[in-house]
Amino acid sequence: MWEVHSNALCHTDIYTLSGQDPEGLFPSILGHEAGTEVESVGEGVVGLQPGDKVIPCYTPQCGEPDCIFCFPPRGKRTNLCPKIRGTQGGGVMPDGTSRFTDAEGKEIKHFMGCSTFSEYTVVADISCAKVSDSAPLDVCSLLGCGVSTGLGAVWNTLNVEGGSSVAVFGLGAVGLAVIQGSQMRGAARIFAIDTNPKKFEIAKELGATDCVNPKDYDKPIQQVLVGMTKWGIDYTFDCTGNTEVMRAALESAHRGWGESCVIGVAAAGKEISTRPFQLVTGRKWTGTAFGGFKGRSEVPPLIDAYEAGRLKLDHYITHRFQGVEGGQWGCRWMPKEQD
Ligand code: AHE
Ligand code: ZN
Repeated sequence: MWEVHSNALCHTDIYTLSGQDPEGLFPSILGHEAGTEVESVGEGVVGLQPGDKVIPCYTPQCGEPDCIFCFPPRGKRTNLCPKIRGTQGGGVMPDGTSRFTDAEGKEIKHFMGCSTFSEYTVVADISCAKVSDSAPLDVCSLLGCGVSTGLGAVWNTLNVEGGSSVAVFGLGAVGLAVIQGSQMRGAARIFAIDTNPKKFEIAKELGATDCVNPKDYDKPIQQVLVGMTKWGIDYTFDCTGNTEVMRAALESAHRGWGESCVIGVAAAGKEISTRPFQLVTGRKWTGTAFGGFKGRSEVPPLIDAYEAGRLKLDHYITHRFQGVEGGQWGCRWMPKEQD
């Protein structure tokens, strides 16, 4: 059992709460970005003990030799370990049971294998990224989904190299992490695109070189961006979940080699489209889940980098809300005007 200290809020929690996701199961305890501390461990759990600090990850890593998704050589290509996918999607623990009930004893479902909007939760051992004893749990909460996803999309999925050009569509926490990750990789030009110009200030602070508001133009944003660069942009990222924006991101990519990564989660039933000519002329369209990070082995080094001063994360915490019993609810970045 894990004591939850800090939470951040992801749009996926809000979308699921809205009831629009047909896969949403209720009643459930939402939340999947948290800093937690182990209170007790179940039978057979090795490598974790009470007092350990843990980031619950919605992508598990079983690490078993017979798991082709975890184990080299092919396991190097992905973080999508399917070990507990069925039960996690069904809102239960790997043994098929829920560990939550309401006051009347009626079952409450788990969510994304995390259910962190709770004072205590139960998480599968293979979903637990154990971080250093000195890790600040509020900062840890940022790495359970959004910030890791943005950084990993740049570093793992598209592997942006120094000197390249990048376009980021949507400047929430994920988009800002894409900018930060690109700047850390030495990208020469970083386009930050959003219809809310209030987000441009922080984007520039993190390394954006060009801020573009599609509302300022009377032609599609992909035409604007291609016009600004002649042949398009080396690496583009959708951080909105809007399928029209996904198309614009793909069509902004460089002729011959541009790569576009879908990060945003689209509403249920939505589909993407483009002219096949966009692919025939060398653009690649891909996507990422949790930025390609393997939870147990690759998330703890992010906190190590933060503690060593090599990775800045404090700027993602702009608001704090006090929870019950002194628990902390950190909130990811949003413009002050949306208070
Ligand atoms: N069920 C939806 C897709 C949901 C989806 O894409 N989820 C993201 C995580 S949301 C993080 O906030 C994801 O990475 N999923 C990978 C996985 O293994 O579940 C649909 O459209 O079908
Ligand atoms: Zn999320």
